[in-house]
Amino acid sequence: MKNSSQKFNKILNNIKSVKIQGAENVAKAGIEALLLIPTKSSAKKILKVRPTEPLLQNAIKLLLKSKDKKKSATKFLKDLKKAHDTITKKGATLIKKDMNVYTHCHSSTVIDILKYAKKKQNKNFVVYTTEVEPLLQGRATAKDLAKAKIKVIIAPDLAAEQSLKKCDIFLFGADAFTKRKVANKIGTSTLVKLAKLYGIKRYSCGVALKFTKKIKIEKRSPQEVWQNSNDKIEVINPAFDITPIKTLSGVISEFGILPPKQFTKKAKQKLKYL
Ligand code: RUB
Repeated sequence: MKNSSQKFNKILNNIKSVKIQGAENVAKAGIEALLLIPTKSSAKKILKVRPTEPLLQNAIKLLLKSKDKKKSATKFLKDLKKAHDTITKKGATLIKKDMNVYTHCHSSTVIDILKYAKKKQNKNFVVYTTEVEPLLQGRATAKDLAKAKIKVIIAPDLAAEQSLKKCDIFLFGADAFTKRKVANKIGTSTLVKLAKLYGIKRYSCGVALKFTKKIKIEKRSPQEVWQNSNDKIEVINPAFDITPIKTLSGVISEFGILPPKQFTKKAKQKLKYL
């Protein structure tokens, strides 16, 4: 049986290596880690591994304040599940029979919306995505959707425009929301611009507890892009980008499907109670 410190380090390594990924999964793993070693210094270590994750930050902040951390964690996770399930059902109403849906990266929120539309509402539709370099999280999405018997078509990253223009709707997750911005996997902002150009509806899907005042963009290791690159070449690896929230058709959250401005107003309010 591993001791708490070994288990704690294993969770952090899994987050760091993106074995555990997606804002909600990262937050859940962070909570698990903090319950193993519930100190301020372990909270600091947890927050350092994924700096672009307000859901994780809000969860850790809440637990640090709490006298009964286990009880608070259980409540937080229960509320998170409730919000996630609401998004699943609301989001699925946007999926219509024979639609082409575009998605990007690997968002548990978007995947659950699509699975709900297929399994519970018996809708047939096609999902387009790309591989999503450097860690190929798009392939993970394709595998999850294929397992749920949803037709999925995957292309290399630079074929995104060709696929996107065949679609009726673009659904993507969120790592962070602010009053004016949404952060998500690198490439999202370009895809939103393209979707707007082609008149395709675009929605970010995520719980309001991803709201924050300021977004810090994580820079990941260049090794993920090119393992043994020539040292005369600078390799950069920005993990996320920023999309102006007003360029979206709406945000799908536990508040329903709302215009961006209405969503941010409500999310800001919710955060006050943390
Ligand atoms: C994943 C990503 C997801 C969001 C939302 O990036 O951009 O869209 O995290 O995920 P990474 P979820 O793989 O770098 O974590 O909907 O599961 O919270």
